[in-house]
Amino acid sequence: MKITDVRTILTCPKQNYLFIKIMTEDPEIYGIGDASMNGREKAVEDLTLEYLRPMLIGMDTDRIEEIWQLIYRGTYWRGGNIMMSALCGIDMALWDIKGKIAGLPLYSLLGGKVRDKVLCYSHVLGKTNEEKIEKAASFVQEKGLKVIRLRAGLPSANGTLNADGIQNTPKVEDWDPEFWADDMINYFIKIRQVVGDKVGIIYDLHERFSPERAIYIMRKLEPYNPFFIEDPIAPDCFESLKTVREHTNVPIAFGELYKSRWECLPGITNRWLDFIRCDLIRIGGITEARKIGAIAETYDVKTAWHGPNDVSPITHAVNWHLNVSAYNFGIQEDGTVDDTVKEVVKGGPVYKDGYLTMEDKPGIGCDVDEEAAKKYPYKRAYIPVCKRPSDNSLCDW
Ligand code: CS2
Ligand code: MG
Repeated sequence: MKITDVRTILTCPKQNYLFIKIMTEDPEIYGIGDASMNGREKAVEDLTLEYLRPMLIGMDTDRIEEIWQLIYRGTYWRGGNIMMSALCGIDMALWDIKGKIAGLPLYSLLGGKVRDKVLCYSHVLGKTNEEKIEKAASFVQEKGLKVIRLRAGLPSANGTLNADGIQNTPKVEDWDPEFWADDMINYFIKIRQVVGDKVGIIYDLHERFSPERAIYIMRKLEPYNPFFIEDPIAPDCFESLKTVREHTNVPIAFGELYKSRWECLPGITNRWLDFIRCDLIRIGGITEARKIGAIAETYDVKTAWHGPNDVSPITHAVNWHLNVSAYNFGIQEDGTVDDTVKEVVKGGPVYKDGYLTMEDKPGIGCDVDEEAAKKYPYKRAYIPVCKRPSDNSLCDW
């Protein structure tokens, strides 16, 4: 089947999302992928329409690997967040088309199910620590979550990550990695006391600490059995990850900022991490996730694909298909999907008692209501930045 058009849908139902829609010779068969990149959506859209669309029209939708390589290698410059996001939107849309033509759900194209449902975790959010402690207890007792996720940061910072108006500059959060490390430890211990020993607690340190501070925190948390510590340090220096690994035995999850298989390699092949948690949109989609997942399986590393609110239900659905069909699945982050988002994007995983399930449909199993999308126009928004209140210096958010 030939590609007849490549279109974009940029919309902001609560968060900005960029979707890529690939049309074929058969008006009934099209594919939709997620190319959302928080804070840079327009750049991805421009690359897609100006450079990728003209070269894709007329190509065969079946040749996903060839198209992936053409965009990745054929660009010559390689990778980068903007290009990999556009590549992901196209890659997902092509897998969606392949599934629709075959009449099979994506997981079936990936080899079929090895499990029936997907263990997941949700974010404990709140404006005060008391509110978060209450939320954690209700997640476990009322929602039935088996694993919950905390994040390092001041409670007052919750809510800075919203596209709640057109922004001209990033919002600023107070943060001081040297000063607040002990508060972060105490918060985790409090939550452990409230939820008991059987509940898994994930702690997202969100690249906020130096290796030395990360080791300090992780060693203090060892007796409290974290499910894993996520992104304790910035991803830029591989030796830092090695140092952290050598000084603590807490399970480590890493990689939501990685942009390629090659960035994942040192952490996986040296076993400096236990869970690889790339964002599918940052790494170029399903085609690359399969390869990273297979390398991880080879080295006894599990997957925990990134799944916050700022990736759309389409990516949540793709994560689900990968998770049910991969032996080395670890756990899935379940971003709460707002009702306004559900009005625009139809389909996606459904939560019940700590697990995610999905109805069988050909392809990825999601669609975008374009009329609804038009009701929520794009709003420029930035990822916030962190500054130390003591001297106004920037640190990792
Ligand atoms: C976070 C993300 O879900 C996570 O693990 O690290 O919420 C991250 O902050 C956002 O994706 C940034 O846009
Ligand atoms: Mg994270």
